[in-house]
Amino acid sequence: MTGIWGIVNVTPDSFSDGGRYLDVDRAVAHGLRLRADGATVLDVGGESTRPGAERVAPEVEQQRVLPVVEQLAAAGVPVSIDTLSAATAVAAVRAGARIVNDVSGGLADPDMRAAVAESGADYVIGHWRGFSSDMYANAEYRRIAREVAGELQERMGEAAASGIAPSRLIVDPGIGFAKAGTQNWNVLRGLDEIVALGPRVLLGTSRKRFLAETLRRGDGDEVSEERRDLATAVTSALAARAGAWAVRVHDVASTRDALAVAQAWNG
Ligand code: PMM
Repeated sequence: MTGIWGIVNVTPDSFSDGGRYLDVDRAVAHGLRLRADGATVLDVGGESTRPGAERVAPEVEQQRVLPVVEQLAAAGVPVSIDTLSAATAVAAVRAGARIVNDVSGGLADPDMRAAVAESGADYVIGHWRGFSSDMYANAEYRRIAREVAGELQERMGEAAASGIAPSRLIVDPGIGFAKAGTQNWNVLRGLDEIVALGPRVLLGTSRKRFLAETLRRGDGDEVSEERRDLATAVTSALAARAGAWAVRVHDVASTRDALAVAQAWNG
């Protein structure tokens, strides 16, 4: 059964739920609700990676996420820390996180791989070509799914060389990261190339801009959160069919229902 990672963004500027969960108690309550809805992992993040977002100092990031990680882990929920910072990853694992989710795959912080190796945590390697401020400058591909798979394989090799056992790796094609519009659909269409790499595959399409672009009926049509969640549930079901090990979503309940339907279809 495909897992569901529930997103707990503890940031004032995340593109979809920004600002709502900055308060620790509310973030924890939100995480526990996602858990009750069926999340298998809660992914806690304190730095927005939305296009154009400003970087956040690791100290500020840790102030935001550590109390939330600690309380969710103490409640018995598997927690992942979504960070580009080795220092934050280490502190979060100490606070109870079991997985480090690094959308840069080790490229953003030169200390990340050694820190993860030492920590014993599982490690999500995302496909990435640069920081949010200028990531679309690097969005040029000839055969995108193959290139993404090739670059993930390089990151896997670097992780192994740093002492992270292959069994601890999870790969993610990084939907929306240095990929614009239809490039994301081309990655999804070629998801088998990512699955063929071997590690577990995590996929994050939730509420992303390429979904809104697909749903938009004309100029000025703002695509609501509800419509993006419905589109996300559909991509979750299709991702499960394409071999994804888990999907990372904001609205766990709709994706849980979509995955139940997909599983019934598969028998
Ligand atoms: N996307 C975002 C943040 N973290 N982590 C992984 N592994 N994969 C993703 O696609 C991903 C991520 C950006 O979305 P958000 O701001 O809604 O969390």
